[in-house]
Amino acid sequence: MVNKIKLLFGAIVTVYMLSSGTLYAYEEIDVPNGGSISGTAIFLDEIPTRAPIEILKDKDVCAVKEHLSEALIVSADKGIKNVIVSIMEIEKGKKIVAPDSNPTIDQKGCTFIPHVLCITAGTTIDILNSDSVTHNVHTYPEENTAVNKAQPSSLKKISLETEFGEEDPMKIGCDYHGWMGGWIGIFEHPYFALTGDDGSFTISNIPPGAYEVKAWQEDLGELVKTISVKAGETTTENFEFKK
Ligand SMILES: [Cu+2]
Repeated sequence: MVNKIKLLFGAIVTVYMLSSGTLYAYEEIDVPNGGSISGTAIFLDEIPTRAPIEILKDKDVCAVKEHLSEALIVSADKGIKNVIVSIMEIEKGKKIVAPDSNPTIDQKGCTFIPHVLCITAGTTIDILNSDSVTHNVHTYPEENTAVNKAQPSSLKKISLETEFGEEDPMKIGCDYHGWMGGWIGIFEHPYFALTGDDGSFTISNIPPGAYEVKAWQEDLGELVKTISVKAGETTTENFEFKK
């Protein structure tokens, strides 16, 4: 019974922390001899074919190039692109380095480029419109303020402010072109990585210890692993996804 109460209390505190977006605080410290986590997001099933998307609106601009689904992109070696790998709620570690310039998401050919972006909370994203048609920037956050704003071609930039980390990546869409979609991972700490074309990732300069590490993919969901990091060493762990 006592354990049940503890569990319940723990769950309430966790939910409160996640919903308030303020109690979780990351502390920047010197990490003189950190370790790394490296690996690959691997697809265990047959390599899927990327389905073509039918373009029914603004064809003269949007249908110039063929659109293929970006929901699940798997390489010939079965590496999965655009998987967000992050250490969950790490309390302290390396300093957060602000980017030299705001990261961008460009609406070009009626596609969000890049399809997935990861940032630390507080970073401003410049949403661009390189097209000669009107798009609509529509975000679906849990913690941050939602944005729903038309972006005609004359409005080349909308600044998307972020304040809080998000437990799950925030979706961004365009209401004019239903096929347009992207994801933004927003973290309170700098321990995250986005897999490249080959599915590989590295998270470096981590204080030694055991961590819960989450790999998230928009179509396949998430996997969580406990991974031990040793000083000055690289721990290799793959995340194996199935449909
Ligand atoms: Cu659009």
